[in-house]
Amino acid sequence: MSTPRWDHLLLDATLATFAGDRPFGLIEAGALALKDGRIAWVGPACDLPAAPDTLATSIDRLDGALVTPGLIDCHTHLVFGGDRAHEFDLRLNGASYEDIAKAGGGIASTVRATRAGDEDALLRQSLPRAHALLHDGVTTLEIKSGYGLDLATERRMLRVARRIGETLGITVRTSFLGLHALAPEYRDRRTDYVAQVCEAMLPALAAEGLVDAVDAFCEGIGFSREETARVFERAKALGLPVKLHAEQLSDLDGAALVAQYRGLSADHLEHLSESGVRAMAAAGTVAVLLPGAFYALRETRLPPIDALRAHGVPIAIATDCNPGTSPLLSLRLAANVACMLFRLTPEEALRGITANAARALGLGDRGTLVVGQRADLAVWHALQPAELCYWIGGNLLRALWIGGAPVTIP
Ligand code: DI6
Ligand code: FE
Repeated sequence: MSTPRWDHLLLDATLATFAGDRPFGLIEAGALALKDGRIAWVGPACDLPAAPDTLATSIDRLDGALVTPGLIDCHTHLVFGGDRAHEFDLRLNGASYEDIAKAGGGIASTVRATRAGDEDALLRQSLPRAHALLHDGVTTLEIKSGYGLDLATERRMLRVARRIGETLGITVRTSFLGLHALAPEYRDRRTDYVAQVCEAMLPALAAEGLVDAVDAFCEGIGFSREETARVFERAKALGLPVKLHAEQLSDLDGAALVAQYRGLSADHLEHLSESGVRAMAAAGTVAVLLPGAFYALRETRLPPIDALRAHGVPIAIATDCNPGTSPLLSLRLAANVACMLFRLTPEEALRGITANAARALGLGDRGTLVVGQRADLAVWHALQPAELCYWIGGNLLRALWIGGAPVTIP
């Protein structure tokens, strides 16, 4: 008997490959082979080169179950201390966001709680959130700093992000978000804070290998275009890619700025202008839409979806998981909300949490089911792709493979 050439073969699968021209890149009655942690073969089972039993060491017959790439959440702030559920309660009892901020709540309270905990405490609090996303099929996750606003705490957040990746066996990409809010110690010294972020914090954390990309909150209540450009210049000098929270609450032309730096993504974008869309299209910058924040803030102004489509800007969807404006722990639910509130098609929403999310992280080795890609796969209690964003919540995950190995989901 000849030696099987593949480690594992999935048979009788409905494959949403997100490659090729067909909707969802769909292959029915499909087969997918894994070898050495990569996808070794993919196509209709009838095209397999020999009888399946002779081809692989082990075989799974899936009875038509849907298989997608492992999902990719390309924008989260899921490492933080404490929570803000009490503020949610206060708001629903009539307090305004401003009242809460004046009373020391809001982002400042998360900064205090994040500074208060050591690394283990922060990991203990944050890990369940990453675990919830994993349970929903997420195998690659971006995590930002930005609730420390001092070197020691920003470092701690990024180290916890790395430890989440190691603990769960998933890929974690880190973004340094020093320009998220003004650190309280710098209340009347904005310029000094921006200098501290650019000249001290970013170079130190980058030298420690803790930074995969650099982000900023470019907004009236955040940082100006000029301040953002300073941190982007520093990132460029360090050879790090940039991305931006842009046009969430107002139009500061941040998307055009990040496009000018050939940034990976511009995120939020409810107030994005036509010229911003054009700049993103020209630079290949991905539009990351965050329906969780739109929903939780009860926003009414939609991102310019038609213009993004018309100019061929790739659209990704993420949870924006954070304690203030998007306490969202399901990427599939984010895709559902994107369909319902942004009117994305299921195919757009699902490309947004796979192929285009990979692109938003600059990762060329995942997000599609194509030979040579990492074997990060999700198998679903579903028979067709649209189900993933049709069901509102629930647990549809049937099996998960990371780097070619099956993951036990407790
Ligand atoms: N945009 C937001 O909406 C959040 N951060 C950001 O950059 C707010 C984060 C928080 O309130 O904790
Ligand atoms: Fe965010």
